[in-house]
Amino acid sequence: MSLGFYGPPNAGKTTLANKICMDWLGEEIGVASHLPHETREVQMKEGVEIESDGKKLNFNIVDTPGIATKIDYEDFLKFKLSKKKAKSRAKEATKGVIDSIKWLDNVDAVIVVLDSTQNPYSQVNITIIGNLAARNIPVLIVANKVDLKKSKIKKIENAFPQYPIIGISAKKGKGIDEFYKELFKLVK
Ligand SMILES: Nc1nc2c(ncn2[C@@H]2O[C@H](COP(=O)(O)OP(=O)(O)OP(=O)(O)O)[C@@H](O)[C@H]2O)c(=O)[nH]1
Ligand SMILES: [Mg+2]
Repeated sequence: MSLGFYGPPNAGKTTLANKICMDWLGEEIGVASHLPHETREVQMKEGVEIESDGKKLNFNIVDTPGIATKIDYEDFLKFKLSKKKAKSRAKEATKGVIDSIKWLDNVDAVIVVLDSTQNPYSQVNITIIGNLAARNIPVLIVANKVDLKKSKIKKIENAFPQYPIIGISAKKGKGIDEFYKELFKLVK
């Protein structure tokens, strides 16, 4: 069973995938960073055995590059990247988006990771979730970063009422047990 982590850049996909892989495998999957488009290639950890309520399931954890509708190298200059580095990051990030979408063919269920401090009604979120619905892929939405003051889970619930939504902090580990419970419900 392959479990994909999808969402816009910087939502916390890799942070959550790392938390899960550390919990059950003792290894991380990749690098998380405040710089958007840190993940620019699909990365996977196979054979991650997760236990919840006495039941066990084996997952391949698939962390994907953040999906964006616009990737402009100038946005990376703000993060003090050189022009050359910014341009190559933008190019790789664009490839990464395509890679993420291609990988939809290989995943059995998807965790959509959203930053709960951001407006959920974005073109990217609606496109990702619409694509998953069209493919009949089971979806669990994670409202991440609930440790931040500006976090608004309710707004995500209002935007996507037809999906299970769970508020967590991937960074602080808050809500992770409930997340595992929801994950088992999703794939049963
Ligand atoms: N406060 C807070 N910050 C978080 C949380 N989860 C992730 N972050 C931070 O958000 C930033 C982005 O995290 P990543 O895990 O790299 O995000 P991503 O979705 O993998 O991003 P891309 O690879 O760029 O698509 C990092 O600075 C993380 O430390 C959280 O629960 N709370
Ligand atoms: Mg990432």
